[in-house]
Amino acid sequence: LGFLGMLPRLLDDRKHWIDDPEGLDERMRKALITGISGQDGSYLAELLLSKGYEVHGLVRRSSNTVRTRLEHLFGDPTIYNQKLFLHYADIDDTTTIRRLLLKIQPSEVYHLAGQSHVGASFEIPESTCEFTAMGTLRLLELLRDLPERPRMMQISSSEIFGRPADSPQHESTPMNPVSPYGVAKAFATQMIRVYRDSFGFFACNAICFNHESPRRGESFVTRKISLAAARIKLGLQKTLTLGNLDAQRDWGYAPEYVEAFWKILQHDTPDDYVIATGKSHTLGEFLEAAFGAVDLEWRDYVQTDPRYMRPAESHRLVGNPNHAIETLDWQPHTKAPELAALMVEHDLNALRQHH
Ligand code: GDR
Repeated sequence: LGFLGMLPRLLDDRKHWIDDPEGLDERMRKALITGISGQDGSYLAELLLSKGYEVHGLVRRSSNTVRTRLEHLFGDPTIYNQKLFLHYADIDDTTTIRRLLLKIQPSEVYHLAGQSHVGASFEIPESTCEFTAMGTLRLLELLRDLPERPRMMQISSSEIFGRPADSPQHESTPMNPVSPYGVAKAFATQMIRVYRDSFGFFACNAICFNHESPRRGESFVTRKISLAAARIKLGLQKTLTLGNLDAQRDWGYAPEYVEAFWKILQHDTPDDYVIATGKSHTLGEFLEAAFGAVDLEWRDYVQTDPRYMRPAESHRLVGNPNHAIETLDWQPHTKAPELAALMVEHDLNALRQHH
């Protein structure tokens, strides 16, 4: 009887998402972005503002990137505190997030917050799992209690594949993570599926391969390289020290990836999508393009140090984005060599202005 008694409640739980976000015109569309001060959060905020959304962002009290990536939006009095609102809440602060969800009543939730550095996750596995794995579960539980559930997506990662059985990897490639970060993302990804299948959530995974931009954090390899190439060109740095030079990745352009996030939540049904370019490049190829953009030969400057090596590495990650291309009418346009050049050009211009 216990289970049967629960059945109507379980069935009731199904299909409680907000139908037809396209039809929300009379009611303003409201989005909540966790991790709004990150690379993707800042691009997504711009995209949603350009589409007429009211955008709410959660920021960590201690986040020091809020100012840098969102500064241009703060400066505009027609945007900040008019259409864009920031709220302080750490991702484990469930009472505050519950209060915000009830107050804002977002129609869409974009869950981007988490500890995102794979290398660092070997040093801080517990907090990585706390924020990235449990953070997602807590958010799902908070959404479960809402009378009208927003559609939600979680940014998943190619790190869930680790050492993959298939190449290129697609939505059904088995998970085989090799880092604490990958394990945390695998948990979050599967939990999204469980809430979708069991409780009828409109919950989706964007399984993102590496995506970069001039707003990328400086400890990720592409930005470390673009900054170094620019600084070496200007005589501000002599060498660049990296870890595993055999790395191969599928590098895309972040502003294009956040378009996919939005499209995922506009589709009729919730699903998971690999977001990738479909092309794999070696770190050497990225270095060649980045240093080549300022007429330098990377081999003259790059050295390696075991300090930047990881105890285990994901291998030959390359995504198959066909499901997103066909279903969402989405396209990755910028490929790695072009991406490297645009990042170096940005860093060069920024450094020239400051020196
Ligand atoms: P990744 O990105 O781990 O793929 O995760 P990162 O740029 O950190 O590393 C890419 C590859 O380059 C190798 N590498 C180095 N990496 C860093 N950071 N610093 C170095 O000096 C260096 N030298 C070589 C790495 O070993 C690795 O093989 C990113 C993150 O954004 C995740 O959050 C996201 O989920 C995945 O991309 C998709």
